[in-house]
Amino acid sequence: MILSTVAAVTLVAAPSATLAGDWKGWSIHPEDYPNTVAMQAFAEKVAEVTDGRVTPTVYAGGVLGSQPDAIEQVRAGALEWANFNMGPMGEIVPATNVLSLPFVFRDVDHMHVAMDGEVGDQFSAALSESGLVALSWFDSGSRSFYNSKQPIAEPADMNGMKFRVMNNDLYVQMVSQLGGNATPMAYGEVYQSLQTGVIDGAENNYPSFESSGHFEVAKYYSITNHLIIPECLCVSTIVWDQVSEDDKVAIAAAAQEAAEIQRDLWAKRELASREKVEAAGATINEVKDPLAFQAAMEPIYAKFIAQNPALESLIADIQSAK
Ligand code: GTR
Repeated sequence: MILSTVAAVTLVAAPSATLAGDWKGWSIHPEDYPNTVAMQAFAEKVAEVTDGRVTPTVYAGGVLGSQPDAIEQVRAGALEWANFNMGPMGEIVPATNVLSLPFVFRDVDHMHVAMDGEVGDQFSAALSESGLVALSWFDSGSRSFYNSKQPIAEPADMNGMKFRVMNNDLYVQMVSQLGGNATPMAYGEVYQSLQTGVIDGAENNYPSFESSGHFEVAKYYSITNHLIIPECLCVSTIVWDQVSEDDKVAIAAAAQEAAEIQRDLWAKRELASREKVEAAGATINEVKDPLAFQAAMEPIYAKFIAQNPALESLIADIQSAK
């Protein structure tokens, strides 16, 4: 069952409720979004393979709060599972900041190869030290800038414009390297902030640009593809530790299946979302020189490595993943 009523907010139970196997799952996205559909498939499969010992539910549309809040809830075991983007995770699990470095992945295939192999295992290990078990990796395409003023063809076009970013200082640096101003803000507040002119733009993939309705209030989408950020299907470690070894194996397999479903739906939704926003009057443009954006953001790497020398090898592992 997908629960998405506002009343659901008051249903969050104390950690002890997890013993009953009722796993409340957090999703920021609407019910028909690939991630939420895949979570629902996971929920049904898990109930089946555990003979009802574990019965996950999905609370869609962010009704259980913003992602930074939900991360804390899952770590505390107050929510049992979730689909999290690795962007806002960096504040809690520093190693995941590597995934928020602009252009760290060459393309989505490179991201898959890296995350489905040893590189992904390194992130899973870092997450588990912070109370999150990453069972599989979802897609979130690549992110580009959009705004209500004008097409962006080169970094100079961003001068003085105000962009919403996810909650992570790396994104503030990213926008300021490009000459804009960044405002970290919860996803749920972006539509109104664009509409009222509190911000001029934001950045996201096509499905989120479309499903959030942002295209209605910021119609210029400029293809910078500056971030490719994987997302996890994560379970709380506190909850996971209560699961029998046999059930763990079956649940982990269900999570892999869910990732396959999500990636398949994702590829289709990217195209459908792009078509939908264009039909509704949004303007999508190629930038003049994608490398100009990459070059402008390059200094972020040196600063990041100076501050996090232990993570330099992880960046190298990603770059050499084949
Ligand atoms: C979406 C992502 C969400 C959230 C959102 C945002 O693409 O799937 O988890 O991170 O972007 O911009 O806040």
